[in-house]
Amino acid sequence: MEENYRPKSVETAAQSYWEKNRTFQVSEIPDREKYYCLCMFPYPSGRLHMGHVRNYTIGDVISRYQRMLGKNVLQPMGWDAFGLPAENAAVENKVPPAKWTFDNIKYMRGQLKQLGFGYDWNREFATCTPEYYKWEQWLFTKLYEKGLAYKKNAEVNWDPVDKTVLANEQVIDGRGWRSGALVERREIPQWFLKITQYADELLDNLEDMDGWPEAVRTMQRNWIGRSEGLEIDFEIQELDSSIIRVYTTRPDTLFGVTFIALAPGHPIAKNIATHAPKLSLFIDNCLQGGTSEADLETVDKLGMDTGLYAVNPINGQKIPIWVANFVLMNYGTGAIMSVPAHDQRDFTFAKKYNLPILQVITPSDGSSIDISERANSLKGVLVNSGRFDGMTSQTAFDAIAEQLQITGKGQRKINYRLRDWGVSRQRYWGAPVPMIRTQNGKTVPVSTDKLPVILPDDVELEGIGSPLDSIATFVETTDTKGNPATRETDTFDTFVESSWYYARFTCPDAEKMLDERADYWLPVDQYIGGIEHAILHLLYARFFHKLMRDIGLVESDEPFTNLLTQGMVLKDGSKMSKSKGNTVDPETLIAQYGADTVRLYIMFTAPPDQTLEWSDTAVEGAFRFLRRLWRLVFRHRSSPNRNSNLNTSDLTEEQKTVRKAIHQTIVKATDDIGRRYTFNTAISSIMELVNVLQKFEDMTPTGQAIREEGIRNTILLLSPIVPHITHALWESLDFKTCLVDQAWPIADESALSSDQMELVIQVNGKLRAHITVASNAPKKMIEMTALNNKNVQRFINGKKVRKLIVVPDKLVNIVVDK
Ligand code: ANZ
Repeated sequence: MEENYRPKSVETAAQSYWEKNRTFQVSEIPDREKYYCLCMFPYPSGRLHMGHVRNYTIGDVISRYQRMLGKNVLQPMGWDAFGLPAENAAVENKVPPAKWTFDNIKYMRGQLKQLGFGYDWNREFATCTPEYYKWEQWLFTKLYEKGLAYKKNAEVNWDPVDKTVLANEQVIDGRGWRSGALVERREIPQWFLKITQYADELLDNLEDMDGWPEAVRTMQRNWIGRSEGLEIDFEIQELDSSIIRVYTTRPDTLFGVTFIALAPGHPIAKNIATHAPKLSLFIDNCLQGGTSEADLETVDKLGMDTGLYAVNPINGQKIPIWVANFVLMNYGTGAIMSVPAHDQRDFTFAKKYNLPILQVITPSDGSSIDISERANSLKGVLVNSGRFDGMTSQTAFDAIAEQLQITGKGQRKINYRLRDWGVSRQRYWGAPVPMIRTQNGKTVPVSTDKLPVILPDDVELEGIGSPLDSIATFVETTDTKGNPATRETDTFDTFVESSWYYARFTCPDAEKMLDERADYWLPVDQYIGGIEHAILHLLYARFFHKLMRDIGLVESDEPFTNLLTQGMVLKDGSKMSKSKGNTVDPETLIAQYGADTVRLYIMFTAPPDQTLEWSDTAVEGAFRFLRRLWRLVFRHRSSPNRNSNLNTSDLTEEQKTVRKAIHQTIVKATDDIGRRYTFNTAISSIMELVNVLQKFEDMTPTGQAIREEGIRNTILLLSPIVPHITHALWESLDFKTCLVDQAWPIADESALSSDQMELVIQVNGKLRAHITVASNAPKKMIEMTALNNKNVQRFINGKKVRKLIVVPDKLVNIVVDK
């Protein structure tokens, strides 16, 4: 052992030991408890950033801890390798996306290895390889056959200069992010997956998912957005037999409707516009700009009167029909009944365009409300509502629903905010949608034996349109009968790949999508990643899990039992990002201090779910601690009596205090790491223990043995966090065994209190053993110690324990079946 701590050589040695011994390669062991720990896999952008390092360190600490508990731990790693940045880089640097991606993977794999994460590298894959995406193409064709994948027209953001479809985040202030051109909305045919068919199950299962943060479950509930309401038909007075169907969750406010509002894309609005040039212009204007709901929430509320009137089916009243930009075409029916008194958006609109505001709900406690400044959306009791006056909102909901049902003007309807998932992208760098168009214009799936549909990878990207359209060898194909056909040139949204990679890691070489190994490892016991994936990625993965279940590939209903969303890494109060120029490069830090310092610093600075504010001095502090630990072990190694038997019956006060500190630290670190996930407090108690051991200068044989006990436990407790230095220190103490195969330490309860008591143990009234426990040991502890005693076990002999009586300070009587 060297006298000084040199992270570089220590880390290289530990890493090559793990690699040589295939320490982290795992296979299915049916009777061993499994533990699958997964961190969200990275996009191979080029370099790891601190967010990655934090995510993966947390996952590695949990994995290594679980391994020490004796579990069969799977921790895989791979690459979410399709996506837009590769295309952009290709245009800018004239490198094919595939080359750019694989170069980045190579570099980042090296970075991950430097950090010493215990991955089973045998399972690594990149999602951009045909071996992987073949199976999602296969699944897609199955879903198509089941009617769960379909094509329909949908609006996209169209950049007229780059001639490309833009994702919502690529539209900045209504303009294409690269071209700066005003974005248009276009309707084009696109592929969808019917996630709405699973809406109820996706919602209901959230109830039982108590291993997920409540905040994430709430976000998912809101996103699915189940609502119960009524569809109500309003006749258009001037146009015989035409009706406008609206969706409302508040039929109790039906008497307060003062206008109808149509979405600009609503067929009736478009129809009226054919004879009304001003309206037509207005609609065109509305259809520019982003399509997302967030865009619509923030735009100014604009509208135009159509000049036509609708008839309120409950009281025959005539109300004007408007077109309004805040009504979404793709929610409900694309038309609403507006109740300005009780809905804020309607209120703002009514004020702006001077439309009437009529109160029809009053608080049930008899108080009054003021609707001069803003709407009041609370439920209450009906007023100004004819024969429904005096009913509560709830009663009126049912009564009005019933009346409209009888007259055929309305019916109950459950709506979801959740839309079917549009998986088509008009892009190059993605998995090809496995569909073809036959000569006679039919769209059919590529047959299974022709899969995968391989993405050509030797293309030049110009940045205009998708190159796939112009690659004849890709587009031209044949159908099953050998007739000419053309290929779909859309590729999948990259969320498709990330929706099932967790499952593929269980059997990365399977000759089908998943094999029986999936059910050994799944569900993932601990999933860790950023909160930014709370909705889409996690919802899509849950959906895919159910799809795979229903096709017979997995048995479980949900993919991730426990979810941890790690906090952001901040510097100077804001998120580390390239654009802000406040990043800290992990590689520089590793070069300066070693991976263990980085890992320790990250885990010590904040609990995993909270933000971590970067501090260079604290990094330095972490390094100094490791150096101190090294020195402590170095000095102790040559003690001649360190491995002598420790007789705890005759200790000095100081020796008792030190032992107490050792075992208290074990108890605390176990609870902090295993249950609370507050690694920072675990580390600070271990640091305190190291202080105690440093100050303990007792050189008697017993003193040396106690120091040995303390150091050994310190190494074990720190090993998931700083695996390299602990590997070296363990080795330096001449252990024949390797640290990664050690069990997590268990505290010696008798050391926890300096005062001890001796108890007599009886089994069925006969004295069978003596035990020593801390005098303040809780009853549960005494019972456990008694039951675990070897001699006692012999007399229990596997029989059922009927009764356990603890007489404080005296005895424990165990009664078992005769
Ligand atoms: C009348 C009313 C009165 C409404 C009232 C609310 C309060 P959730 O819960 O999200 O389903 N709405 C319906 N379709 C819409 C669309 N395409 N674009 C914009 N808004 C739409 O919300 C349903 C409510 O959102 C509906 O109930 C409707 O307004 C509005 F005091 O109808 B309500």
